[in-house]
Amino acid sequence: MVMLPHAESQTLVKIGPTKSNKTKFPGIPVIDLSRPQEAKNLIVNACQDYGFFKVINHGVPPLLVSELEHEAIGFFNMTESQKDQYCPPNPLGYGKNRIGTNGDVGRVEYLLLSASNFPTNCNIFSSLAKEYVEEVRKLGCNILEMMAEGLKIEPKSVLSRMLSDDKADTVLRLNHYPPCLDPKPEPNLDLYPNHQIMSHGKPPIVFGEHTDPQLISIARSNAASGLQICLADGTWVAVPHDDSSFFINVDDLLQVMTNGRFRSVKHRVVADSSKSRVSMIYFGGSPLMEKISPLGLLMEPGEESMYHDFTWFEYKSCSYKTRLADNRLSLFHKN
Ligand code: GA4
Repeated sequence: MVMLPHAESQTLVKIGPTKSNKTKFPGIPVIDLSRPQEAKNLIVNACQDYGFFKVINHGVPPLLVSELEHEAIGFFNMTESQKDQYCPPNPLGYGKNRIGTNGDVGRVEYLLLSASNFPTNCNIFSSLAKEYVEEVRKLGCNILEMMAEGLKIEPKSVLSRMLSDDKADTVLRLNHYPPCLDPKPEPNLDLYPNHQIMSHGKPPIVFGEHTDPQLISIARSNAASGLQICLADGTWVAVPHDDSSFFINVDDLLQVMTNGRFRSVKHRVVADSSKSRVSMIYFGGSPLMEKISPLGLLMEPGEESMYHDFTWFEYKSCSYKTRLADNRLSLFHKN
């Protein structure tokens, strides 16, 4: 049963031992998009330091967000046999407990939809999801334009043009994580063979650590906790939930296009002990045939690309053959 959110405290929890040689984490950067002059530099700093930030005053209509969330909850509340009528995720469709096709598991059910091809047997999603994707795509373009301005590269559409292109490869993911009423790890190790998932005394990991292969991911969730990001020193920090904001991830392609200046952020989801988590994530990929390489204008004299050139199609095809936690960028790293 998908439950509706309750209010929860906004405290930031640092996970794992605090060692004195580790830098103090000041909290998730919050960027106010209604102040573009400040925002562009803050976005660049956040992408370099964490590959992750939160945006407020983002311009996506709250009603559209809550309507799509409502439809998502309605979908996940259907019976198992109704949901099983949707095609299994190959790679798009309805999936449960298995992530990708290479043996990864999670305690999650989800719908993966392509923006250019919403399922016709599900008319609730056909118009609402399209509208949502269009609004979030605009937000993504706005952020990528501010990013280009912050990086002082021209034209300012140098990154955003990939999301606004008609052939942009966009995926919308709707996730439902049931609450974990017993915060102690479950004894059933079959579903969670990776011992990391079942480490004692900690809430179980319900979607394992990974980076997103695309350019940028834009996530929104209800008021349930669970998302964690990994800092450069390897510390995991919990991201306090905020259902009125969007959370932005730097993805693999953006790390390549900035020749490693921006970090593709490793993230994961742990179970919330009290309520269902429903998240809606827009994954912004470029057109499939786009050649991905570092932006020339960002390179210092004599600087060489850290990566072999590839198209998004090549990178995506390779990514779908990997396991969730694999370092996909290392496959294209020179040396
Ligand atoms: C991670 C980002 C998106 O959720 C996703 C995921 C995809 C899937 O769930 O099918 C992948 C994962 C993601 C990267 C490696 C492969 C493919 C699962 C997996 C093990 C939809 C995507 O584009 O890549």
